Amino acid sequence: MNDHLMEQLLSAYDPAAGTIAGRPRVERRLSELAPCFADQAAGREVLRHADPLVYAVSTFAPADGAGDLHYGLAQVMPGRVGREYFMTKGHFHAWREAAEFYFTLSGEGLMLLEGETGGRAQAVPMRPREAVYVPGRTAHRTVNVGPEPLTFLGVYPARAGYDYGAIAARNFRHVIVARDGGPAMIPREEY
Ligand code: PAN
Ligand code: ZN
Repeated sequence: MNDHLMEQLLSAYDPAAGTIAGRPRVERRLSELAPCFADQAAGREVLRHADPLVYAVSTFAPADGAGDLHYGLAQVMPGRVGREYFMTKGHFHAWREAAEFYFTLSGEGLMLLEGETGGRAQAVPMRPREAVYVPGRTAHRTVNVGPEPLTFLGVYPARAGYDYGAIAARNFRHVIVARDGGPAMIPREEY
């Protein structure tokens, strides 16, 4: 094992802050994510007053070999645009076969999964101390449906990469909305 890797075997997570000590953290605000939401007018209305933080991701990428793993610690804030809950951009992995292991630390969420043709979709519950397996060739978007920050780890092959473009071009075909007090998955055109 090389010296660089030997120094990075332990990482310190702060699930309350959504950070990994000493690792880079990226923040995504509504102004950047507005095209993801179904209700564009509601998004513009929020942005007239503020540009809220929707989520942040800290990453840990100790090595880039074919067999290596990277981690992301993400935190999606509570909030909504119209009836749609705050969520991540979502992506396919650039290396389409790459699967991912998600582990929820706190909060209450749904993982929206869609295949490459967008036909079959699924909303998998995310609860503290439960894991969700994201198969390869599946677009994944994380939605905070609760009143607290939703914090989770994602563990993926170092070579998975990100393809945001393929899903941004058509967006997810389904949206997660507040209905009768709880979250529901509906086709986008029914929003
Ligand atoms: C996660 C995601 C994280 C943020 O680490 O990157 O939840 O979502 P977006 O990347 O869609 O903005 C992951 O799935 N990595 O592969
Ligand atoms: Zn991923």
